[in-house]
Amino acid sequence: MDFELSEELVAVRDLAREFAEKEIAPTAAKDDRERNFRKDLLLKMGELGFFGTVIPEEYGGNGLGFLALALITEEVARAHSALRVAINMQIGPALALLKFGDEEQKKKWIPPLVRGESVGCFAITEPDAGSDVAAIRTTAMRKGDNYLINGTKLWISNAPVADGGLVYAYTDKSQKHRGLSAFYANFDRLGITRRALETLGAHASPIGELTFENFALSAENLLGKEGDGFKVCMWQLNQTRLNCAAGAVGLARAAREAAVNYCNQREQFGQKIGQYQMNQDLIAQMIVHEEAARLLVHRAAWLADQNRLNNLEVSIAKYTAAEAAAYAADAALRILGAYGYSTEFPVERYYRDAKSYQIVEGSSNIQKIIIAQDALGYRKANR
Ligand code: GRA
Repeated sequence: MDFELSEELVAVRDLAREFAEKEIAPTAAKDDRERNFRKDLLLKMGELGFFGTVIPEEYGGNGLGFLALALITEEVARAHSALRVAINMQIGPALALLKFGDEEQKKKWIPPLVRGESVGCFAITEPDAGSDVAAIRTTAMRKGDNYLINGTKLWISNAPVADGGLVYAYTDKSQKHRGLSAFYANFDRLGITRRALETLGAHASPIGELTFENFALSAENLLGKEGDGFKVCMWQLNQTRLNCAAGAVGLARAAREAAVNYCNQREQFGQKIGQYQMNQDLIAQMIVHEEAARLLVHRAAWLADQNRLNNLEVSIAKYTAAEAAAYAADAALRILGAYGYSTEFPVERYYRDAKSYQIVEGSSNIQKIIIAQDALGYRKANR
């Protein structure tokens, strides 16, 4: 067993850290406040190869792997958590296309996603289908050579700005989850309306509703076969879930760093507040949760790089990392007191952004269900 990162991975991490500190962090507060979607940063990240680590060279990637992606995402999220969402919106569709698409689909749609030119998204969730993916109501009705998509997707990251993305819809509702199909489509055609929505955090990551009314797609938009949608969705979620966990580690780290700095500066009752054991308790717990989460993320990413199943390990990592981020943001706020509560300092942003990790990409409760049911022998996680 070797816990040392290779020279190549250290270089990738350092490049991402430098980029995040120079290009993302300085405007993070402003981008959050003004709800700026930074297409310019997306393009720069694309140019640096951030979205291409899990994509082979023939489709515009660099093949550096999942661990490289996790390292990059941690650095990006440390600077601004909302921007790590943008990474998932590019790699989610690109990976699903890579795994389930035919040659033509891969050649056509993966490279623009990897370059950050085509803004991606994945449209799974609906008003009545969040954790329960099979409860989706959107349909894809066959009409001649076409599919007509009808339905509403809710809480879709990038909905207001996406150029295209994955759309999950039922081609045969009577087959239950086996009747779900996955499509990739550009949104530059009639039949789609968008509505932006407001959320507690991640303000620089636009989110909203997508309504499809007779949105016409053809067989060239179908990923795999009709009925493969649930499988595509679960597979895709396993990849983006892992990277979401990497982002949570970055946010936990940002909150911990802010808390440690403050403890070493602030004096009350004649000494630095780091001298107080109640603050030391918070710092120690932040470190323990963050380090555990990082190691679990790296293990799950390493498994992916070995082409091994890792759904269970991803769920363990995602749960631990989401809770670590929420813990760290809460602890940092307690330590910084009024400065933490103030919108003039970043900790309140960490606090708002941290909550998202317990909800998105499979809530903390869903991860616990996957982990416990695997242990109890009810449902194998790695399949
Ligand atoms: O035997 P079968 O042919 O019927 O297949 C079953 C099973 O083998 C079928 O699906 C298959 N399957 C899988 N196949 C491959 C299930 N899981 C997998 C897998 N991982 N890989 C049905 O299986 P089931 O166990 O009966 O399914 P279920 O009970 O309906 O669902 C399971 C579960 C709860 C885990 C699933 O629905 C789930 O993961 N729900 C959470 C949904 C979720 O994560 N949503 C995220 C929305 S997108 C988002 O949050 C964007 C945020 C962006 C960002 O910030 O990054």
